[in-house]
Amino acid sequence: SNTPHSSIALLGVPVQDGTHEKGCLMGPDALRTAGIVETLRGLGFSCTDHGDLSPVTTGSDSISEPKGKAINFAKIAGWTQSLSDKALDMARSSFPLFMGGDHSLSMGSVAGMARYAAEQKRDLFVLWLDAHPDFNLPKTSDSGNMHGMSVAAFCGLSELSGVYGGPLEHPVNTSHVHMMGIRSVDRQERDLLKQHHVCVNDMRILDEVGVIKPLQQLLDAVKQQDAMLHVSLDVDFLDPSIAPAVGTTVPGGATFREAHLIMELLHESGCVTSLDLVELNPFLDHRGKTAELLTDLTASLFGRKIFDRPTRRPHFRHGTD
Ligand code: Z70
Ligand code: MN
Ligand code: MN
Ligand code: MN
Repeated sequence: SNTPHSSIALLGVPVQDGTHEKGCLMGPDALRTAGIVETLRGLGFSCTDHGDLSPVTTGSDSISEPKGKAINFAKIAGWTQSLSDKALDMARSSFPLFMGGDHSLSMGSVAGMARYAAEQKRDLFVLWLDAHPDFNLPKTSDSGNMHGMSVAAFCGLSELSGVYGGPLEHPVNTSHVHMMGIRSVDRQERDLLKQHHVCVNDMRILDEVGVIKPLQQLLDAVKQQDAMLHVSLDVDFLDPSIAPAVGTTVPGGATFREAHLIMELLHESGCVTSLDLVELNPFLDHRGKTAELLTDLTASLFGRKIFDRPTRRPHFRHGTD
């Protein structure tokens, strides 16, 4: 197998305080219901489900709230600090797979993986598959939703260091963050991305050159530096027609075939060392199809080939929805 680990550790992170839309807390159980554990075992991996994470309660006096808008800041800090520790622990023995939960969970999962990478004296790259860059700060965010600030947080921007209880010891280098599928960017967020040299492959680029070339650039850089690679997959990276179960659908997303191709190329690279599946809102799904798609994409990331894919039950044939 091309995966560095033969054992996968799954963790549910039922956080939804990072978004205004309720329902993401059901994400981990929808993925379990879609058979994610059995699917990975079927591919020959040993798989441990660590259940759902609980946030630590951070005393509000120990949290320095930033100026601007950041809804549920103290709660997100509790999830983030709990998850960063758990991610580091899981990474020492397995490939960690984080099941969200809204995208604020990446503040903890990526920070934990960055700590692990530092232990290994390796660098960490992040592949951010999303309609949004999630690079807002409390002072630039219109919504105040913290799932729109994750990348800025784990890159160590000081306005968000309060979620870690202080300055981040192992921030991710902004030029090591590669984004794909971007098609909804806030005005001031755009300026921040430029200022910090984040590598943004927007939808225009995918339309023109496809997914292979930008992905290969990232994988070449990862291999050249013998770095680690965290993949963060937001459901809204995908087109809403194939993945309706997300609060923030944006038209013109990645197709079924593009998404599977990316996962297959990632598998072949052998570079991926951790994964987030986030923003799945089962309350908005149609007969489990988004949860099943995420499960199938995960299977492709772990080496399942097209000819090995199971035939899924047809969801729309009988006109029941
Ligand atoms: C917007 C904001 C966002 C995910 C929506 C949207 C952010 N830029 N992120 N859905 N995953 O509110 O900051
Ligand atoms: Mn939102
Ligand atoms: Mn996101
Ligand atoms: Mn998004």
